[in-house]
Amino acid sequence: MTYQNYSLKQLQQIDAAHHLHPFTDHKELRDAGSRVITHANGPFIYDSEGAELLDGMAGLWCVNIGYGRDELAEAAYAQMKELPYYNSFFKCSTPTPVLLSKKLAEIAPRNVNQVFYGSSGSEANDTALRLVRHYWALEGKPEKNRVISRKMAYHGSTIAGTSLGGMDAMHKQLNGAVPNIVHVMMPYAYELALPGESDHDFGLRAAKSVEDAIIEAGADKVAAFIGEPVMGAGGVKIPPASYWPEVQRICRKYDVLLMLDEVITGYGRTGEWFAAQTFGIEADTITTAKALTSGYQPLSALLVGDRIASTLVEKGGEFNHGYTYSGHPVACAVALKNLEIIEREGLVDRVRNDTGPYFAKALQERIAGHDLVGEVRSIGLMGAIEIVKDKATKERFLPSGSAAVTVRDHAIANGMMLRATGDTMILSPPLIWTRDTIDMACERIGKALDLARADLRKR
Ligand code: PXG
Repeated sequence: MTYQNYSLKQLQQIDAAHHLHPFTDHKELRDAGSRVITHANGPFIYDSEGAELLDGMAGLWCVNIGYGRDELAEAAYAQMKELPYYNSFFKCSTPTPVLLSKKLAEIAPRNVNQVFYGSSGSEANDTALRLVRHYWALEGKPEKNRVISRKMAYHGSTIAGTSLGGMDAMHKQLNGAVPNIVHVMMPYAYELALPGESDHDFGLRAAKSVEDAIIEAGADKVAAFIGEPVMGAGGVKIPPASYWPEVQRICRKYDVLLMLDEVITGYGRTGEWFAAQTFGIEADTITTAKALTSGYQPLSALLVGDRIASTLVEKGGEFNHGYTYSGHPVACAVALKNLEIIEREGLVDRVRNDTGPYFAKALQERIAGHDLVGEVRSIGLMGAIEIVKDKATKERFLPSGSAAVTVRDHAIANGMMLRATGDTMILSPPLIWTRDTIDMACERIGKALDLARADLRKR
């Protein structure tokens, strides 16, 4: 590639002239110019001006084994030379998706043994929605087609993903969502728990909203409930321990399928291969993508539970759904190598036993006390920092979301890539972070908070 022949200014001008970005105000982008990331290594990313940033977001919740892994490049190269592409339609297969499916069945919860591939989490959720509705139709209940989701959920950006998701701003631009999807409250105790309500009771109350929605529609009309085990893009909202077992109990009681969206939580993020295992629940579909390849190739895997799979096989006939790149041989080769590395380096155990608990303690001891911080929370290597004007009343700075952006900008200027969503700072670093990396992150975040406080108090 010859981008080195271009100055930053030129790249920014061409970017503005020709490249429409995801979730971006293009006028703002033109005025500010994009930050151009040119290379990366281990836990660090580098921009075109040579600035080194500790990547607190693992790219976008995906680069779990960190950057600069030659083994993944070599796996892709070898596969491209041998067989860059062949489809898996028309009773054909290629070896790498076959072997990857076997591996995924091994690491997935016990009731999950089949995999359907796509290239993104959004595609996988589209597949999941089709599959659960198709399942009920095959079972002779086509009217059991409603899906219950949650406000602030993020399930991708296709029409199905947006419809399943609960982001108001996205729905506003949709002008016609997929019908029969309803959204109930999210399990976000920091803002939604009643005064004096324990976490446990709040978790049960949030789960009860699922039951209420089932009763309102009638159980014979409800196909499934979908949720991210920990809401990611919505602000790392970690439900109380009481929530998921109760949601599972409710789903079973009314014979409603349980769909977990583990696009962010899958592949070690919470200290188990899947958050279903962390929360001790079983699901009928588990959507995964992102860290399946650590982001080195676009690939999603919808993990399908035995209940749906056996109906599909026994009663289904042809399932009229699939993508050109379903089971892409190169992406699957990279995924296999990625999972091998995660296993070889013991990254999942390390998150569960060492870095996860250390990360939680570091956030509590070094960040939570700051007077801009209303709450810190984390699970595995996934964390959130709530930015507030007043710790006691939880009052936020106005305009909404602006304070977190101020913190983020100072963090970036101090070598720390963080994401701000609403008034929440988010961390979802590569699983290769060590205690030292966590220390470095806390120091940089602490500094950013101090600088932001000075700015915000001036306003
Ligand atoms: N489900 C979940 C839970 C996700 O987090 C998707 C589905 C869609 O995946 P694809 O591969 O189609 O993007 C996601 C994606 C953010 C952000 O701002 C989060 C995602 C994507 C883009 C931005 O935090 N998550």
